[in-house]
Amino acid sequence: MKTKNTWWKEGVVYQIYPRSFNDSNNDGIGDIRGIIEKLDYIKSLGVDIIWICPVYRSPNDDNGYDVSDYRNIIDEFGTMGDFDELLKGIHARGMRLLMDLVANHSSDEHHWFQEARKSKDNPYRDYYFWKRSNNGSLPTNWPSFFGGDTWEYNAATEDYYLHLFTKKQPDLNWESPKVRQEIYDIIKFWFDKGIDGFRMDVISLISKRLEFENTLSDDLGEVVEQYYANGPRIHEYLQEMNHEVLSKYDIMTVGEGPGITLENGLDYVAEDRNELNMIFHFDHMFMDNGPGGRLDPVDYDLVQFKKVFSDWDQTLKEKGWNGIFLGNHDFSRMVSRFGNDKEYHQESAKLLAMLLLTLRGTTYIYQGDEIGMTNVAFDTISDYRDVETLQLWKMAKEEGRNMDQVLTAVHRQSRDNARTPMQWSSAGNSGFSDAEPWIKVNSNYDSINVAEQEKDGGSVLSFYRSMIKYRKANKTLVYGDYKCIHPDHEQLYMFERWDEESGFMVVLNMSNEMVVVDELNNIQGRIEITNYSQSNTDNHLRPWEARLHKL
Ligand code: TEU
Ligand code: CA
Repeated sequence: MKTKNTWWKEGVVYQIYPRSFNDSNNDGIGDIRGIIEKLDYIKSLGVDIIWICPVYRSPNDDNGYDVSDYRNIIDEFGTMGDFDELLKGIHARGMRLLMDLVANHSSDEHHWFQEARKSKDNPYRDYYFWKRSNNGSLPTNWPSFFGGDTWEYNAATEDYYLHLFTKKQPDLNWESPKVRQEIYDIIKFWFDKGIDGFRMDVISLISKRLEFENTLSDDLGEVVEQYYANGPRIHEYLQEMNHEVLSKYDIMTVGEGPGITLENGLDYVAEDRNELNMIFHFDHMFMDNGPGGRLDPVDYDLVQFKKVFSDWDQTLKEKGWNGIFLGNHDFSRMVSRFGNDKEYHQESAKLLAMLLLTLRGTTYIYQGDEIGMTNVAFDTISDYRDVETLQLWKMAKEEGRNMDQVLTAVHRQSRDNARTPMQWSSAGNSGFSDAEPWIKVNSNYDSINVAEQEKDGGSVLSFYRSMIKYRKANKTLVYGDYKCIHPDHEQLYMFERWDEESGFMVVLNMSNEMVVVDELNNIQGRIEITNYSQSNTDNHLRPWEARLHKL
């Protein structure tokens, strides 16, 4: 079977974290009008689709991933009028808009939960999960994604509610048909406004294992796979959602999912199953989490990294579709993580752009990566804002860990690395705002910013524009077959893409050393794009050199 060609496969997506993108009214917080001001810039990148992280009403315990009203805009981001104008502006420029659907949990300040917690016979009670204590201890020993436990006591009903994330994010009970209907109505509300799709937050977690068994593992990754993700009714729910709402509109969906693996990935996206269009799996993103999780980082290994992309391509090809990303608002900056943000900042940022834009799958570019924004290292924990970082910090302290080492791990792993304000120019606060931003700007903004790179045809930004344009003009890079050459090479990532029309060879030296690849002498076909200004056709690849050959 061959899968069908569509706009959402060919599209390149630009992801916006609204809080950190652009502040239009100078209160230090990015907002919707700030996005509107930058629509021409976004369009100029050549992207087709914009995904905005949550903009709904929220007490912001987890920066909007705790929704208290799914049909309204949070005041600090603007009004529904601003939203409508944003959508219109995006459509007027021939682009589309994806929103973020946070349906595994709501905020504890949502009126459903406010009601549910009042009494055992409240009509909203079964919108959430309630359990009595287990002989004086918590109902289960389940760990939260952000550290700590997953049960919070509710005095009025003398029992506990489940929260896989923070205690201000109670998990919704999808067993209840009323809950499912509420979510479908919300989806419909936004589709009827004209948005073009949803990224579905932790959608792999919505069906719970009702036995609520204690876990036997200390490894969060294992716990997620065995106890939290891919519950027994997940595919029934997704098919129902597809049938009830998704199938009635020309929209796209991308399901985010911890616990989505090579073994079950197709169950979410095989085209004949009518569930989701594509997924974000985390096999390459959690590779550097040690057994102790986020703040226990280990080095990542290129052979393993390539294998993730090759295995996923092999698994999904001709049956489903993948989302390709190397960074988002939950991880450190891709150039700091997979590249070299010091000696080879420019080269490695461009190399990663080439990788992103030559793999099979829909490409997702995270704001700031198009100028090579890097990780940040604040001197003190009080400059960090992310609830996960702060919770893990508190726990490490309680455990008596060496806090200098923990700060080093925070520098490397904190989600705040990706949440510092967008670097527009070398003006104060990087041109993001006239007021002090909600989180500090990365101090390298005077050298890494949009305004500088606009002036420079050799900048990372210019490279992104060329790569996006090239991908869009060469559909082989979207749909064509993929084969990794030298899968065991520890510095080189080389792969071929081809179909009946044309063929490409992508050659990436992902190391700080010169690498010699004899067969480069034999590649027939010209180099279309490279990241060094002195193009080089011999068999020596300079550090982080990237070449795109047309065969
Ligand atoms: O993230 C889901 C997820 O997998 C998290 O576990 C995330 O990767 C985390 O950083 C792991 O340590 C989504 C959102 O993208 C994230 O911003 C939210 O905090 C989370 O869901 C809860 O809604
Ligand atoms: Ca603002």
